[in-house]
Amino acid sequence: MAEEKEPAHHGGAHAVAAARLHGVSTMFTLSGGHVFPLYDGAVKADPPMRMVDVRHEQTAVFAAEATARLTRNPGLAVVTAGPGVTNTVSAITTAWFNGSPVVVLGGRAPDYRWGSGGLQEIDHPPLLAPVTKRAWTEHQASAVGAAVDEAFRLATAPHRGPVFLDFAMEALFGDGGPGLPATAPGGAEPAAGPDPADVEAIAGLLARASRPVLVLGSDVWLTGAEAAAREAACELRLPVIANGQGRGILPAGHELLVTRARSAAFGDADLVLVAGTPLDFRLGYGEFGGRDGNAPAQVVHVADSPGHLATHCPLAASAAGDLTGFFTALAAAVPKALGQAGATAPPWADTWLPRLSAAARGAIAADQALMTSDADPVHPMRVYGELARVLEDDAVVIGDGGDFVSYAGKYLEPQRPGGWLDPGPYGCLGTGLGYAIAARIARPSSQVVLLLGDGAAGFSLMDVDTLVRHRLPVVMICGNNGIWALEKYPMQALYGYDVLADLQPGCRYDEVVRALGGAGETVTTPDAIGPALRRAFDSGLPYLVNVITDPAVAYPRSTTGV
Ligand SMILES: Cc1ncc(C[n+]2csc(CCOP(=O)(O)OP(=O)(O)O)c2C)c(N)n1
Ligand SMILES: [Mg+2]
Repeated sequence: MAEEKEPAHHGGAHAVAAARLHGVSTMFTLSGGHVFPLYDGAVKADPPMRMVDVRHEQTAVFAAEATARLTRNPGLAVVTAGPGVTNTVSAITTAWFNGSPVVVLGGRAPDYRWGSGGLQEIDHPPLLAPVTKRAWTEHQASAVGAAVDEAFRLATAPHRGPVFLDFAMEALFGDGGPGLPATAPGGAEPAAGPDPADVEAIAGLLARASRPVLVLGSDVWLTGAEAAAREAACELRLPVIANGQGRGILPAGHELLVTRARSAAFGDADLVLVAGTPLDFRLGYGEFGGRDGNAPAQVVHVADSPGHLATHCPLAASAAGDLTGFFTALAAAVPKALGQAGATAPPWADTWLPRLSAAARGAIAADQALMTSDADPVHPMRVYGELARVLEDDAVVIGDGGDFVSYAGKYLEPQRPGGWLDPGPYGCLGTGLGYAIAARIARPSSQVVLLLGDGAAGFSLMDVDTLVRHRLPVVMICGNNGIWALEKYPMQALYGYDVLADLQPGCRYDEVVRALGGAGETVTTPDAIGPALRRAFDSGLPYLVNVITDPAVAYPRSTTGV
C-alpha cells in the first residue's frame, strides 16, 4: 500500500516552502541529523523538491553557486551543523567574490543545551559574516519561513551574493504552524537605473575619445543585461573585451570582439569603460593605456550598485545601477554627445576598431598552429583544437585547474553568454564537480564539459559518484601533465628550482571514474583525442578523457596575479 504523505509543518517544511517561492527547484546537500526536517519538508512538499546529495559540503555550495550563475535564479545548499558548515567556507567565499545569489541553510546544536558541549556545537554566523551579505541564526519555528524568505531577498538584491542562515534544532524540528508560506513574491526589488547625469558624463567622455574599449564582465550576464550591452556595443561600434561570464555576449568571431587583441587594446586605449566586473588583478587593477609614450587611459567604472565601484584607482567617471538601464541610456546619449561635438559617426570606427579587429583575427589565425599541433607528448592546445570541433554553440564549458584552464580561457571563445564557468577572482581549485553537477541539471539538453587539471581533479573527483547516482552525464577532460604547472613554473622563475610541484605522472584518473560507475579512457597521442571525445559525448555517462599532456609546456603568463 502506498504510504500516505502527511503534509509537514515543522520549521523544515516552512523553509522549503519559502525557498520554492523564490524559484528554487533543487536542494544540494550532504546528510546530517541537524537538518533532517529540511529533507522531510522537501520529500513531503507538493510536488516534492529535488534533492541532490553530494560527497563533500563544498560541492553542495559550488553546485548551488553554479545554479545561480547559470540560471540567474538563486541557488540553495543545506548543510549539517559544525563541520558541515565549516566545510563550505571556500565555496561561500567563491560566491561572495562572484556576487552569486546563494542561500546556505545550516543545522545548529539546540538552544536548550547551548554551552554544555552538544555535538557539533559552534556559533557559525561569526565565521561566515565576512563572506556573506548576512549570516544569522533563527531560533523560533514560527519564524523560519519569514527568515528564509528574507535570506533569498537579500541574496538576490543588488549586489547579489551569498547569505547564511542556521537554525537552532528547536526551530527546525518545532511546529512552525499549519499555514506554509505562500504569499511572498519571488525575487528582490529590481535595481534602480543609474543617475542620468552620470550616463551623460560618460557619454561626453566617450564622444571625446578616439581609442575607447568596452569591457563586459560577469555581472552583465548575471543581471540579465547582455542584450542591452550587445546592442549598445553594436550601435556605438565599440571594441569589446569580454571577461568571466561576460564571455559569449559577443559570439566568437564577432568583428567588435577584440579580447585576443587585449594587450594592444588596453595598452593603446585612451578610454576604458569597464562594466559589471571589479577593477582587480584580472584587469591590471584598473591601470590602462600609457604604452609607447601615450598618456594613461581614462577609466570609467560601471557597477550594479554603488558599493561595487572601484575606490583604489582614479576614475574619470562612474555610474551605479541597473546595467540594462545603463546600456540603453548610453546607446541613446553617445550619438547626442557626438552630434554636439560635430561628429556624425564614432571617430574610432574608422581606424581604431579595424586595427584591433585585424589584430584579433591575426591572433586567432596564429592559434591554429598549436591547436592542430602533432607534438608528442600532446600540447594542451591540441586538446582545445579537438574540442572546438565537437563543441555545440549552447555547450557549458567549466574550467577547474591551472595552466590547462588558462589555455581554455584564452583560446576557447564561447558562442553564447552563460556558457563559460570558471571559479572567478577567488581562484579556488575544486569547483569542478559541483559546477558540473549544477550545469547538467540547469541545462539538461546542452553539452556539459568539465576541464580539469590533474591537480584540480584531486579536490572533487569523488563527486563523480554523485553524477553516477543521479544519472548526470558530463564529459570530463583531464589535462594530465603530472604537475601543478601553475606553481611549478613560477617557482622555478623565482627560485631557480621547484619543490612540491610534482604529481604522479600518467595517473589513471579515468580508472577512478570507472571505479565510481562512470567511464573513461587515457589518451597519449594527439590523433586519439578527437575520437575519444566523440566516444565521451556519445556515451551518455559521466566520462573522463585523461589526456597525458607535455609537462614541459608552461602557459605563457605575464602576471601571477600577486
Ligand atoms: C584551493 C586551492 N589550493 C591551491 C591553489 C593554488 N594553485 C593555483 S593553480 C595550482 C596548480 C593547478 O594544477 P593543475 O590543476 O594540475 O593544473 P596545471 O597548472 O598543471 O595545468 C595551484 C596549486 C588554489 N588556487 N586553490
Ligand atoms: Mg597539472
